[in-house]
Amino acid sequence: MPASPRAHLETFGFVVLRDITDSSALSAEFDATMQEAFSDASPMISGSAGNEFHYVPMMSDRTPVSLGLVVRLSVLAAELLGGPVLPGRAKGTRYRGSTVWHRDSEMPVRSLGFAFYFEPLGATDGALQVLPGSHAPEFAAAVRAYAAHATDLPGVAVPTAPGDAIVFDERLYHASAGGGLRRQWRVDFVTDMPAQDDALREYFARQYSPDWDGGYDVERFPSYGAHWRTLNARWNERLDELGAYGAAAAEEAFMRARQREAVERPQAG
Ligand SMILES: O=C(O)CCC(=O)C(=O)O
Ligand SMILES: [Fe+2]
Repeated sequence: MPASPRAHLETFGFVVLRDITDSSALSAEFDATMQEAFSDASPMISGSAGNEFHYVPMMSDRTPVSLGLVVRLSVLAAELLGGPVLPGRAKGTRYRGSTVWHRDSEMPVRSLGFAFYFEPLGATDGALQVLPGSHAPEFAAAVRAYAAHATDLPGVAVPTAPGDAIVFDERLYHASAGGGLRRQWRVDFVTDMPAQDDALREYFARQYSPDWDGGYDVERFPSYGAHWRTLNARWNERLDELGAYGAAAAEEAFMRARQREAVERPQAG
């Protein structure tokens, strides 16, 4: 019998919540989003973790199911983290290929990823693998030293069915192996502690790159558009003062400029 989800999360760095949403509406919204955000010719992007992906924020009035889940999960995140939280990006990602061991954050602030996969995934066909306990700083340092010379980390696969959520501390080592094309919806939450404003500013700054083009349609799928800003007054104020809005705007401005250039560039020939 498992203890509380919170105890499992704190001890092992992850917890699986089975069947917490009806994934059919969300997966339909995901498919429509991908269709509208990318042209058929958009190449997948090679990620630093060895996989390829297509990624789109699902944070606008075009994605009400996604936003409804963000609001619902924020309550759960606050319970799991034991205090107020702020959301990171909510996004749909199409992954292809295996993912090498990595952590999503190396920062001291506590943050959680909530990941849902729309395909049933097993140990040999792309289920997320985790290294339990590796979110703890001392163990993480030992793993980092080990992983500098080896790739055989003793991971535990976390098979999931559609509707299940894998909730993990973003400092947890994770990977996947053997997967084909698979679809993931995800949102992150970080503990909001005013005493940690500098760390939170850095956390949000690291979510965005002022020189990265995700290749998706930013006009249709903004991160913090007008609709997002009506969701929650506290989030709005804090995300703005912590620089999240500015960092997302800089990334989107770069994408817009790059995409305009590509349209205007005369075809070579
Ligand atoms: O599903 C995968 O292969 C990778 C997922 C991952 O690294 C993530 O969600 O941060
Ligand atoms: Fe990751």
